[in-house]
Amino acid sequence: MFKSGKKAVVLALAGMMAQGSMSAQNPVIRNQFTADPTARVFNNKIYMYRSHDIPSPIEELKEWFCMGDYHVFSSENLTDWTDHGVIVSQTTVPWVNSKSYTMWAPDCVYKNGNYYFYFPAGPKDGKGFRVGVAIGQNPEGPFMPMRTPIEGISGIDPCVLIDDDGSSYIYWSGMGMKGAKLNDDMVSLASEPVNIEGLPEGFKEGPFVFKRGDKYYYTFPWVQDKTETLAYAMGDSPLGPFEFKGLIMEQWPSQCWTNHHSIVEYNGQWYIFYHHNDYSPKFDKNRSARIDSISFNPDGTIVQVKPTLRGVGITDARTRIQVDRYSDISPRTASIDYLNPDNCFEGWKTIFKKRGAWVRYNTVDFGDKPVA
Ligand code: FUB
Repeated sequence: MFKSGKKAVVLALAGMMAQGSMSAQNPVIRNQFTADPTARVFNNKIYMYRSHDIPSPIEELKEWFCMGDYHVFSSENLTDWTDHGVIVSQTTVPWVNSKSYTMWAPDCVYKNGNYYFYFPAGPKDGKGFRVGVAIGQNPEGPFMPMRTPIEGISGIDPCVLIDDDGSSYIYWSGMGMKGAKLNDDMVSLASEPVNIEGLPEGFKEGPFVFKRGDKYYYTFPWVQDKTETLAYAMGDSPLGPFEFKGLIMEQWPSQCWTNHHSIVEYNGQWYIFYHHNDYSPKFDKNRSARIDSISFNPDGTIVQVKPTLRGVGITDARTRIQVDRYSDISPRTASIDYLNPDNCFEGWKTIFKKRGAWVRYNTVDFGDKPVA
């Protein structure tokens, strides 16, 4: 039943119910909601900046997004994450409405000795969203928020690209998908915002732009049908034009209206960070970050990603394996369910309904010695 050799596959066959445990993998943070994950590599570690969904303490937002602060997380193996705590809060940014709970999708980049944390929020004066910056000397903070938002940007979901020549660009969504060059100070625009050309019709938000080789990838959540897919376009310069290339990830088969992602290379492998409402099946505004591997075709186009519960990372085959985070499952004869539907954070159980039902769990390390 078990194969030996490194990074192989475990196949669990059973006629019983297996208890879940609290270890790996998707979603990656298992004690709080973690939406809109932006992953960045700093000092050989991977950092995840994300927005912080909470069940709303105020009546107006009971059925909507509710986010009052940001935490940052770091990891060296994509499996074990350290929560560095709150880095920016709605109560400590001078221009933000401190009761609005509007701290939506953020980003963070490093330039000239500083870490620049970009975030959208509802301002004290005026409606809609503005984008602000908080500056720190370490990726985990502390970050000092600027007194005012960036002049010239109204909208959400900022993303910053630093090009190979050191020029920086900021992208956001607000009355269309926009982009502009940043000044060297990283907190003011060096050019008038432009509309990003070459994208398909339909609702779009959450731009994430990265460069691979000499190609610029403009990636974004896009409603092609009912809910958000993840899609992309490619181009030869940072502000376009871009050519639409298709989907990175399909819309969710189960109900979660949003998806929001980032794409990063770490130790020679590319990963996509995204989110799903794993711990909140009945309310899709409480989401959790996931990670899967992503790869490219020889012509630079992206191989579409099938989201998994298994996620990433190598599991030691001699430890307990959490098969409810499977790579594949026998259709109809096995399923997973919450251990406690009243508190989904307690985890999952695997239900094998018939003899011969199976769960496949990829990427395990059996070590160098033969195993039984
Ligand atoms: O998290 C709030 C909003 O939902 C984000 O800003 C959007 O991209 C969507 O994920």
